[in-house]
Amino acid sequence: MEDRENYPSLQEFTEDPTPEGTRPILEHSKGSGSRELKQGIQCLRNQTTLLLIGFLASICTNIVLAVLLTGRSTPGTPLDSSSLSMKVNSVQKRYLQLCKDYTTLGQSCSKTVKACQECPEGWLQIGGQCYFFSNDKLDWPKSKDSCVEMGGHLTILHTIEQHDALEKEARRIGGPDYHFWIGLSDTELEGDWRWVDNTTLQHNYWDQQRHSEPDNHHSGGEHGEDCATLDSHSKTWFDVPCNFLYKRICQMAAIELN
Ligand SMILES: [Ca+2]
Ligand SMILES: [Ca+2]
Repeated sequence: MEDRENYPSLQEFTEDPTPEGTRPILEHSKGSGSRELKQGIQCLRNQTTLLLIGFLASICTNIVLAVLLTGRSTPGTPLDSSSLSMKVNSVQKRYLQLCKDYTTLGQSCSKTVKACQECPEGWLQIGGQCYFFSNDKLDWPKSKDSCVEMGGHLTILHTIEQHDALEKEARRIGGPDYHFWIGLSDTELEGDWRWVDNTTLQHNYWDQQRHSEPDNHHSGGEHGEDCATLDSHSKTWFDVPCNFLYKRICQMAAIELN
């Protein structure tokens, strides 16, 4: 921000209005002071470009993730998998190029620049995936929508490594609210548990030692229990009514920078 404010004032200093137009004063100056000033101007221009590229890189990240995870170019227009793959590859390449340009420009100005990240700020990277642990609580449908709005989806846990890593992080965060929504429900057909990408369960971690989960208990209402939470204390899953309020874990694929 500071660079943008300084740049116009430096331009005013280096230009002299004449009847023929603006004439640079520095053309008539000689010596090392002039060269240093010109180098400074060039560097400031580079830094302005740097800020612009950083901004574009940020936008690009969101586009990549939105395209990758929502699977639609415009609302209501589904893409086939090959078109989607091409779009993702194209935007990822542009993102990587912007990251490279951003870093190079930063080095040319001896500026410390923020390194491009494979996950958005505030998301935890585990392997090739990024995870977001919310602080606020929503019901399951709103949690699902919230993750999509952030460019991700409610987390899908196909492996025990993912399950262990997430419950470990959930316990590290601590606090009295240790249940988190995950992207698992049987809302379509009772007992047919599906992840939000419609895949079926590969492994399950239902609490079956202390309880007989999933039990579709009707204490929460006539619809029973159709949505799943991760209980970070017992390291197991519970089915609970979908209108209960819990924190959530969102997930998105990391962007490989190498
Ligand atoms: Ca159920
Ligand atoms: Ca239950």
